[in-house]
Amino acid sequence: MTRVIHTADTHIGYRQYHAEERRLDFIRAFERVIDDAIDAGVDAVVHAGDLFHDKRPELADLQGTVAALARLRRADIPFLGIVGNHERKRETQWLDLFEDLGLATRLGEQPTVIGDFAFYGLDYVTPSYRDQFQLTFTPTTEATTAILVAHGIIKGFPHGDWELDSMLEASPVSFDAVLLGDYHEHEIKYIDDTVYTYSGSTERVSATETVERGYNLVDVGDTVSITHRAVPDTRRFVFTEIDLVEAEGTEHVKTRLQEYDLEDAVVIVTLQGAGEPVSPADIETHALDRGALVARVRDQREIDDDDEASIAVSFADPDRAVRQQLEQERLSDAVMQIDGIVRDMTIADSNVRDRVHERIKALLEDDPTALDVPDEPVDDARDTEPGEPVSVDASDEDTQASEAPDDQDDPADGTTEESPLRNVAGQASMEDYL
Ligand SMILES: [Mn+2]
Repeated sequence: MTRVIHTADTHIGYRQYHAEERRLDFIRAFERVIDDAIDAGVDAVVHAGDLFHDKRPELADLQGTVAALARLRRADIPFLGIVGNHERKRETQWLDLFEDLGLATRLGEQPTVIGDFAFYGLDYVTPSYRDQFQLTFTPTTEATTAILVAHGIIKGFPHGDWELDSMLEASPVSFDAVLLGDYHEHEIKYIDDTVYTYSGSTERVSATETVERGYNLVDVGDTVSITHRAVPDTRRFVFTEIDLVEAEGTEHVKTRLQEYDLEDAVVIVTLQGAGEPVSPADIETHALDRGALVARVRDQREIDDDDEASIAVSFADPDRAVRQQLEQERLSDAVMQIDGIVRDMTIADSNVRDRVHERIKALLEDDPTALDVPDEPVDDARDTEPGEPVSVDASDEDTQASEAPDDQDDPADGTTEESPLRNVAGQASMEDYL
């Protein structure tokens, strides 16, 4: 029996919340997967992309990665990988360096046979490129089970738009399983006779990743079987949802937080209901005093604000401010759709540009005037001046300026056309505020 670990989206090097401890958490999670691989004596570790959070990992993270891969090599366990969208460089990849060092195998169109499995790889493909390339995998008779390792979200999974399954119909190799990265939650789906699975991320890359992090154990008897295992000892996140009623405010939130052990945790406080305005800074300081590593307040209450002279933007709730402002703008449906993509917390920053591009293309195909400015007169009832910026401080420490370069070029197609939407698409998503 052949048994491998399938992992993906380790995002080593991500200094989440600008916290050094969080940067270390991502490499530690990778080390724990490697520990488990060695303890279990698996036949290989397969990585489906986004080993690194960006294409310029720090030296310390490269050292940590090389050390973990060297331990794996000493245990005689091969590391097989592909390149994800976050780490992708123009030509030579980090994975090529690891291959030169004898620490990894970069999967591709030729099979890499490990026991019963023949592995093939497909690096992340930019959406605009997806229908322009041919799949030219070389069949082999040396293994019973063909496995493709790929990065991207497939149609049928949340936010999926990649029709990989139909593309594979033309492939000379018929795959029994497709091991995927890019979607950060664990999922398994059968499409025809092929099992498609995401292992999920190994640390929480976003506060929307609430469930336990893990990896897949893949083995084959008569059929391919997938078992999900938790990554041990990932950073504890405390998600608290506090419903406020009239007259309740900051003090009530602090009292409610007494119910939780905040020690060394990332604390995400979500406020619902009504009540008084609260001071996110006070609550965050309170949580830090109680030992939290990081604390963030998300105020999701719809509190009536009659003070029209100013737009009250609490730092903790930029979403509400943006929503209020958008309601007052006269925007076309097309623009609202694009705005929806830009601020969708479940779409990785590095994918936003591609998604916007695809959507605009589709809109224009349907209606060439879809992006025209509606010609009705501007509503005078609006309570802010046109163009007045909403006072969300984009330079705040939590805005991941380091992520912007991810969105600014597409190494796969080599073009970096200046789009008027580039700045929009390059903005940090709201999840960076959390
Ligand atoms: Mn990822």
